[in-house]
Amino acid sequence: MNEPFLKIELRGTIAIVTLNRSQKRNALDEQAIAALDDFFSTVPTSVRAIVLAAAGPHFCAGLDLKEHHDKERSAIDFMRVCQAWHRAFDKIQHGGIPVIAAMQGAVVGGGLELAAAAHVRVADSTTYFALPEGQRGIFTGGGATVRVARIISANRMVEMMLTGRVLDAREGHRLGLAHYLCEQGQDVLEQAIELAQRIASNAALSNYAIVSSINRIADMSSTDGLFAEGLMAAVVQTGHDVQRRLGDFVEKRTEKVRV
Ligand code: 1HE
Repeated sequence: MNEPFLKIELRGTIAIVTLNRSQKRNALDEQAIAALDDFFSTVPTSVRAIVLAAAGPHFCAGLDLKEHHDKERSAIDFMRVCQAWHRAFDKIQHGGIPVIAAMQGAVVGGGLELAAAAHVRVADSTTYFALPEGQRGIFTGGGATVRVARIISANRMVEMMLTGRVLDAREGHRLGLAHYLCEQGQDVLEQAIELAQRIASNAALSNYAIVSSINRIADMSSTDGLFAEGLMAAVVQTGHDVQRRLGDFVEKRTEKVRV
């Protein structure tokens, strides 16, 4: 029997979810997308942050090109595949739990679409980014036109796809594809776990609001956005630990915000 595509480890309030098909560079076939959808639909309630990592030297080589080649999918078949990717990646982005991607090596095609659904992205120095769909005769179908274009701009994404440009870790970091770039010798997974722990110590309702409302509000008119923000703020401040957290500041029991 094949090993499951996702390896899941619970460490206190953190879940570490590892893409586990390194022999195929974590290429995403239909089963892999179903496994991601399944995990992100049923995250245990104790989990406050999720680290999305990948086994082997590469984060993810994108769409499983062999499966796509062998299946000779019709337009409708592939539309359905893309919709399955959209559903799964939407659950990552809008599931209400912060997701931190730990990236190394190739983050390409659908691999970049997957990483772009995470809220915080950490890269090591081997990481590189590309959208080689044009070279394969296909197009992005896992959300890049929405998520990657918003990170690097539609203008840059067009150029990147037309020329097949590969962005190294430093350039990807400069453009926002990675929020953090590990120093040489620093472990990307350890850094992602550290960030996950820091994030998990925020109020859970605040984190819920951050990851589920900001991207949605960006799609709204200003009037609707301000209304949604007010509603969200009103709900968040009813959290059970809000008084304690505010009291900690008022009574000078907590650290100040300093650089
Ligand atoms: C794969 C895939 C894959 C590797 N589908 N099997 N994505 C791409 O165009 C990227 C294609 N992959 C590569 O450019 C390279 O494989 C890598 C740079 C990622 C890694 O290179 P390397 O030298 O470490 O490994 P390798 O020898 O190329 O690959 C190891 C095995 O993984 C090999 O299989 P094997 O049976 O010969 O051992 C490869 O065939 C296999 N493999 N990548 C299937 N992608 C919803 S639309 C999304 C559209 C896209 O994602 S387009 C981008 C597709």
